[in-house]
Amino acid sequence: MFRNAIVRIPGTNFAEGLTTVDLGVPCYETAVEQHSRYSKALKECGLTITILDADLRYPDSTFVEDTAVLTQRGAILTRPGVPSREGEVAAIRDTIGSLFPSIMEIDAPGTLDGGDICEAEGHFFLGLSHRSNEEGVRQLATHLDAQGYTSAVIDVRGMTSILHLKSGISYIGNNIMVVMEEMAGNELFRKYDLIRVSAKESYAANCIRVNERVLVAAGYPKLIGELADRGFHPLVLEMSEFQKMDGGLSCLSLRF
Ligand code: CIR
Repeated sequence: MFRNAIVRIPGTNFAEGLTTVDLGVPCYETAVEQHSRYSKALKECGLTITILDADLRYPDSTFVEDTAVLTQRGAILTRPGVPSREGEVAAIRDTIGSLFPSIMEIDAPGTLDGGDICEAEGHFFLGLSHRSNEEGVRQLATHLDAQGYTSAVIDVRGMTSILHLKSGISYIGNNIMVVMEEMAGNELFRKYDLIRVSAKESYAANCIRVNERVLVAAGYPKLIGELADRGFHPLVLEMSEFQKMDGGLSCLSLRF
């Protein structure tokens, strides 16, 4: 059960952020509209939202998920794996500090993006990626252990189609893991009931359970249908402009 979320409005220079996909230049106005609809959806799910102003120093800063790992037992600030995003953590520190009594951190030479971390009811999957290095993942595992959680590492460095672990998997509760076909054979997922996402719909594998709803990207009828069939009440959101910048639904908020 989540009660709160933090989001940051995209800046006018949003299109200057990083991307590996070739889907065209995002439209700022449409991105702001989609972002506002996203915040509204979180409110509809019962969350209180802290909306941060756009920060033009960091074109990717609307993807707040990468700056922290928030658990029920505390906040861990990350250390993003690309230099252009490092300052985003200092920019959000006071906000997180005002909401959590104590804060832990990932220190150099560790790097970690929040998009690599997937929580499944007290167990955390930690993605080793081109953003999150072994030292960052090791430090996070230690912090989570200190909070009483367990974790397991998944190496996604060989997977060229995803940026972060959570680009390919989402835990949506009831022991159900949504997982892109390419990762579905991973032994660590054996105990879960898997919803497999075909290569054609793989962008939609990044969906988020928020209380009674599952937020899912528009344009992926098979997954949306399967979620509905399983009684999840999908809340469908247009994400086109964020997809152009390698961002998915989870990246746009920190939920706690
Ligand atoms: C980046 O490359 O860092 C951003 N353009 C996209 C970050 C997406 N974040 C996420 O999946 N958690």
